[in-house]
Amino acid sequence: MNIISNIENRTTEPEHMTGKVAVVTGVTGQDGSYLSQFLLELGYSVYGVVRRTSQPQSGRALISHLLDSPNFNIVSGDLSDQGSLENIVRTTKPDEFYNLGAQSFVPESWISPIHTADVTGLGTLRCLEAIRIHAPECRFYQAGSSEQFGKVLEVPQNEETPFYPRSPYGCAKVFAFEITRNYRESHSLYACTGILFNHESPRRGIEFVTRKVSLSAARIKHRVQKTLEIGNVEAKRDWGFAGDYVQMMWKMLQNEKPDDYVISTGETHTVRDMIDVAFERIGMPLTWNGEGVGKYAVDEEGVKRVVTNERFFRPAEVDVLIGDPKKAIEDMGWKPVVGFEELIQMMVDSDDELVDNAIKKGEEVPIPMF
Ligand code: NAP
Ligand code: F7E
Repeated sequence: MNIISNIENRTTEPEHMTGKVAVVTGVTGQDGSYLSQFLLELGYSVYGVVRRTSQPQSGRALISHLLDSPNFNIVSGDLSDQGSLENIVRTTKPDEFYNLGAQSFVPESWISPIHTADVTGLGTLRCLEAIRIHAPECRFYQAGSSEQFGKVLEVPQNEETPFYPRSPYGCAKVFAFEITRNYRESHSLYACTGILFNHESPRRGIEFVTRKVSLSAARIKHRVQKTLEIGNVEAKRDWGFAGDYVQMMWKMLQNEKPDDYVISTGETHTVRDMIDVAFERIGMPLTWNGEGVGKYAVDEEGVKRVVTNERFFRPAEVDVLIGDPKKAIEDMGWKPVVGFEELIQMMVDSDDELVDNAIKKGEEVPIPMF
């Protein structure tokens, strides 16, 4: 691994010998970590864009396993800063650019809508401008989202379904989608968007519902938590495995022509179904009672293990998402490997180990708070 904090002062040319060069924004997140690992295995040189934080170590755990690779490089940059992105593209001259960086937590987008629009929306335009000016042959992937469909106008959702975003995050992603298409059509850039439905893994941030549930189930099993507080358990999502989904990001950039694709499993489940799978996995089957914000679930001894709390409901909900991945299946042979139950069980097992290790070492056990 090379840390290139001032790429202006680098004396050697970018490493092209081993294969292609890729820039990945959002490298410290769930998808960035899986994608970079995948690209390194393919022989790419990867430049992961990392922004400056006051605690440089925190949040970097997901790329610690990549740091030994000589083809993995960290470059400083921020999606809110045009100059930093231009500098990276001008000096690395990438073959491919994956824009995975974003303010990606939907509830936060009502709290910080301007920041979300800036990073998640305008950030995409800044990447496109950097590529248009400094490396127009570079292929560009934009991390689109099923949140673009929001209050869905069609079931299931495909590439032709009109957008109806329900949050500032969804609105920012619609802008990012449209500007990516516009740069493809106006400037002939190879630029495309993957409209990815929810994808999860043990590397998922602990504020997202699947990880909040898997971590809480593990904490309850180890008796460091009694009850899980949750929001709308009737919301439905099309959940897949992040490790499968990142491969489709790469495939989209290997096509003859740039195009946009829905990537999803084609199955949908409620948050309640997902909680049931997680608690079954820790040997604590649940029974549900009540309605709306009064809904709760008890274990076999009648102890309340899940309660709903209004705090976790959203100002505008996306009630049901289910994607139609037909185009990706036909054009790119898309086939998700990990199914819904296996995914949730994998996450619970991973958190079980995490909590167990933390307790044994006397370390702090992570607490899901959002
Ligand atoms: P994530 O775990 O939340 O990671 C987000 C990444 O963006 C982190 O590396 C974060 O860096 C980085 N970032 C945030 N603000 C930035 C800024 N101003 N400049 C540069 N980088 C910044 O997200 P994910 O789940 O991997 O998702 C990857 C992408 O796919 C995101 O664009 C997300 O919106 C989109 N998406 C995700 C899903 C899903 O289900 N996971 C579905 C559809 C679309 P720090 O570590 O410094 O915070
Ligand atoms: O919520 C409900 C919540 O936060 C899923 C991001 O990666 O996927 C993600 O966005 C559902 C919602 O993901 C809680 O109301 C109930 O209906 O895990 P989430 P998200 O909002 O779908 C899309 C595709 C992205 O693009 C985003 O970047 O679960 N829910 N109770 C809850 N959600 C949370 N977080 N916490 C709860 O307590």
